[in-house]
Amino acid sequence: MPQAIFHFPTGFLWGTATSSHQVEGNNRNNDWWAWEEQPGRILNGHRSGLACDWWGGRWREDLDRARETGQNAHRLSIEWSRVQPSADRWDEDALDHYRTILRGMHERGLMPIVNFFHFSLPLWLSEQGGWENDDTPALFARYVRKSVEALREYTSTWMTINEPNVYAYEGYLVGLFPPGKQDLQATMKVLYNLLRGHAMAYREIHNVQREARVGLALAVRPLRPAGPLTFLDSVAARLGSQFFNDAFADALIDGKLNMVFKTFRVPEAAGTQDYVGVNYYTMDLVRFNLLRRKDFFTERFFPPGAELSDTGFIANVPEGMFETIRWARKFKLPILVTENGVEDADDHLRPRYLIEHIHQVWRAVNYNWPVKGYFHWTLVDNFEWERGWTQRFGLWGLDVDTQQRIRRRSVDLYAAICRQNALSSEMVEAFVPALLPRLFPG
Ligand code: IFM
Repeated sequence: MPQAIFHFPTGFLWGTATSSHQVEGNNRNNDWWAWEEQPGRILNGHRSGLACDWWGGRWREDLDRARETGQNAHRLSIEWSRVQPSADRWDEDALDHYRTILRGMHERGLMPIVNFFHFSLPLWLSEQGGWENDDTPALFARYVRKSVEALREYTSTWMTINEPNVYAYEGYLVGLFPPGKQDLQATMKVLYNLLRGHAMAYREIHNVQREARVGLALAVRPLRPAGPLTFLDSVAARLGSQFFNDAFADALIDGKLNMVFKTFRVPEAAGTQDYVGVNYYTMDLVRFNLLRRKDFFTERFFPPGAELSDTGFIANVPEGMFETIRWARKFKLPILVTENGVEDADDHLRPRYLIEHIHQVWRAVNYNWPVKGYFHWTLVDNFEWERGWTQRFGLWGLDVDTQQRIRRRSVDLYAAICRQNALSSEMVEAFVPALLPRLFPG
């Protein structure tokens, strides 16, 4: 009998999240495949290759794993370049393949959430300017409509776009994603078109399926002033947050995309969310620094003393999860944590990270904030974009050469949480006893 239990509400969704290019393999007809072929683009020259071989059928065994370990939902994306391999052709077989996967989810008791755009563009579309092209939002809405018509039998929960802010900044400001630009104007243009695309897709989905629940996954990275009483640090944190976290999100409320340097009016975007999806991994402190002109006079760093992930990509700052959920309340909509996780090949940090972050979700639930589910990133190690296979986010590990799955200890911890719909002192004692006195004092 556990000493104490933190319960979650009945019907809470527990799952994992994946994306097409990162798990399917052989996605040769998109801009990421082409990008991976260019020398120097991906760390260590890694390639997505077979990825987790989901297109080859291994989705079955991985979703068996999800079911067997107590999950009741799964978030995946469909690959635009498969559904519409060229501008004038739909691939009905690809849609059939997705139907089979979605049916497979139902057979396993996993509620599907289907996302339409997760960083990868069909080659034909990237060749005509991708999201910089003003025609792309309408093309996106067509592709979404076609897919919803084909898949509507299997879900009514959809997601238009994953992390529009990350996509625009990495591809157009920092240059680490295709097309590798470093151009502020292009970044703003892309965000503007993503917003238009989202709004058009939102309406198309509802036209096809009235009962649909449509949202997107917003990457939220809380920024705190390094010196809370330092005026310039506070301004820098505020502006940084406006640019990264709030601009796109607030436009979903009021139709104004306020990018600090410029405001775009997109009135049709107002009110185009039925739930809000937030992806939280970590947070930063921000310091004003006159020498950092290229970085808009700011310097960002992790809170000193925070535990870091294998490659230093993520600092374990669980309070940021609570802050993120608090931030999401402004939409006055149901909230889903659509991604959260840590890269940790030998699983020394993940159990602690999982417990501490899920504890923060529980705290939010206990303020009666409307959090409806949690999706861990991710089920099995997958291809981590410009970081290739150097980062291992899976509950299960993957041997990329043999496609063997390796069960990490966190599988059992997450399974216990999902099965009991709760976090208990017994679980904490079994997996990270050092956390007991803090989480379960007395
Ligand atoms: O792998 C990515 C995912 O595609 C988007 N959110 C962050 C994850 C971890 O880097």
